[in-house]
Amino acid sequence: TYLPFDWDEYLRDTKSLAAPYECFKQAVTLPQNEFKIGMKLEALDPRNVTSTCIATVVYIQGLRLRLRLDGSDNKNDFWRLVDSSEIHPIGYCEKSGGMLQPPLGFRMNASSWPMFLLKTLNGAEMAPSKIFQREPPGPRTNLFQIGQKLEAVDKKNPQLICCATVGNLKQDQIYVTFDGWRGAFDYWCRYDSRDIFPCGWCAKTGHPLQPPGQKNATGNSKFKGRNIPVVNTSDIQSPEADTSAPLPPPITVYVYKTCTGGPLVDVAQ
Ligand code: MLY
Repeated sequence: TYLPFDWDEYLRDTKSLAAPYECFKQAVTLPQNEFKIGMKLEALDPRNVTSTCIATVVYIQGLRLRLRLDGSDNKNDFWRLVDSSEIHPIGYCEKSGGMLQPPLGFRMNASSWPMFLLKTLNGAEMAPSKIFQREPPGPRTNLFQIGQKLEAVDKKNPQLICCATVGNLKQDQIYVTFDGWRGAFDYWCRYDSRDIFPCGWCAKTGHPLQPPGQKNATGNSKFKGRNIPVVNTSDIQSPEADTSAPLPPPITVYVYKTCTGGPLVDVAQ
């Protein structure tokens, strides 16, 4: 459990507005997440979207599934919403005349794919088709405005959904900027991207929300604390210290940012 981020307070403090629900391609009535870890399904290979592969649910967070392609490594996991159009029950591909493909970077020889497929599906728990949800329709045009707040997936750390602001607009695209980060994570995406959510979506769906970062601590906002001080014990002189005794090896102590530390902690470090 975690304390949900207080959007009302943050919007007040930053004198900003949340992008309205109608801007997003997200369900108005929230679906259920009835997927379970270990269930198998069909998913488009994110690195090669013309291929449909077998994927296993390896983690669940709110309405999102962390997926791993069978036969792939654990370094290329990706996340999909339960109402994503890119996931289907097993059998869907074949029914629509397609063939299941090995993932990009298949661990084995390509010739072992048919046997691998047979083995990976044998006795597997397949996600039942009734738990897949239809993708929501979404808006017909880009309704966003510059400055509006939202919740957005950090594409470099896709397990994270973070406080963000619409930084710019260009036809069907919006520029997502992450509050309190210096721009390295910002990106352009379509207005109907499934990676952006209205303020409050994380709290409603039971997904953690990353609060604003502290990388441009200008004002005194409590959301932008000072950097965490680091203490080097070799710099601490206690009154009774035997200065002839050898010093212990230095260690680093991390102090929580709201802790003032007391007289022995040099915050400047
Ligand atoms: N370990 C990473 C995490 C950065 C996350 C940034 N998001 C929240 C915009 C880092 O500190 O670089």
